[in-house]
Amino acid sequence: KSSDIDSIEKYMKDNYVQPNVEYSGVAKGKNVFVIHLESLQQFMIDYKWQGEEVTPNLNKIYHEDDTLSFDNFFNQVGQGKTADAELMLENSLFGLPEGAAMVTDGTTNTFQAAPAMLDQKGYTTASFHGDVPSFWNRDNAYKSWGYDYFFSSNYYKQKKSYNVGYGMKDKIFLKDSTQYIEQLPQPFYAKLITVTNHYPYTLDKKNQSIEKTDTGDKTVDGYVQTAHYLDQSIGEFMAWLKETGLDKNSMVVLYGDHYGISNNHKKAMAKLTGIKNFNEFNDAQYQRVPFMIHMDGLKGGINHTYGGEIDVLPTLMNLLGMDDKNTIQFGSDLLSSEHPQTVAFRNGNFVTPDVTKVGSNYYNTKTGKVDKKISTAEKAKLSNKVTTELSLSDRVINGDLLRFHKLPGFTAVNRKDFSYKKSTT
Ligand code: GP9
Ligand code: MN
Repeated sequence: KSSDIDSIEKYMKDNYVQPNVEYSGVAKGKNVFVIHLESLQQFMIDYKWQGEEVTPNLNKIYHEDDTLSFDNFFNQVGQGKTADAELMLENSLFGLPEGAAMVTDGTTNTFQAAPAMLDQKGYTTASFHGDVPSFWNRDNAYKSWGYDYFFSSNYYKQKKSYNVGYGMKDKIFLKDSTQYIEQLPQPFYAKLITVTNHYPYTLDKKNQSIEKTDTGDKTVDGYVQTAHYLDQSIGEFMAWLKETGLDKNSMVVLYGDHYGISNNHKKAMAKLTGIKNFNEFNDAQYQRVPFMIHMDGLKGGINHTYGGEIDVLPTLMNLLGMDDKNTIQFGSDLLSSEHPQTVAFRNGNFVTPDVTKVGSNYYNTKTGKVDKKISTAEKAKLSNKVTTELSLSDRVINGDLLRFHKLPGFTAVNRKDFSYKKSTT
């Protein structure tokens, strides 16, 4: 019922974080590219294999003066993996404890998502992905989120050799996307979802340009190879942006959606990272994924704030000069000095600059040792904050509560306004 939203609205008010005014509106009116780096973990940044950088193009962006880079940014996905990342990034709502909200609720729920909000500010919005439109129920969820366009596999020329592992090869996908990007009325918001760096990390011979690693773990050793290929595809795309001049009036956001190497491969991770007894604490630390915001003239640098995918939307809204005061969003501006640095994982574990909780163990984040000094009260306080946020977010989704929330200046999305069928003219 409509009063169910009241306690959520109150929680938002009580926990509102004032964004960093220094960055308010610095990207106002710019085109926005959100580039989804499939399964890319932060430790690949600046990583070298056999003396060679695995991700030289991303490293370059990472270290540029006009890139805001984050080195304590975590993925927070659950079973929904990519779908949870998409949900968090564009709604600042957590994925559900089980399943993927894009699938279970994407067709029917009311959302107040980034594409719809931007659309109502005069943006054209489009998502690009080389897979079938129904995967993760994107073709329905994107309507609920207000995407004007969804360019999925049938918009791309298909050839058998264009596919590898999980779908369309990133270089071909990004290159073929440019013909559509060129036609988007500006300003636009374009999300590009790569996929080649997806388990099981297979790549055709002619695209292999770095050796596999030698941990002996077959599911791990191809990872640097596909990561290297993904990186090259980003390099090519950035070069295209420069050629067209689009780099001058666009903000480019890059993020890794979730881990590539799961906690079933601790021995291999020990070899790749040089950490002897790679354990559950290390595994939590290696949930860091890249997050970078690149724009001409942006005051950048490597920011050490702890945060995660839930915080992306409030951060971007501030940069774009959009007021987030009355939104139902569980994250907050990463650039704000008041940003709370407790990063929740979907299972209730969490990381802060001081404490890392895994199961019933509380570790010192700096030393990796079980923290014996932390009081029971402190443990309960941190843990409660995390579970409260997760469960409130679940209530919003399970109860479809955004249909009761009035967001000033925002008109509810009508799914019927959208169709992603390719016209045959
Ligand atoms: C498929 C792709 C992969 O379309 O986005 O999703 P994932 O398996 O990473 O959740
Ligand atoms: Mn994914």
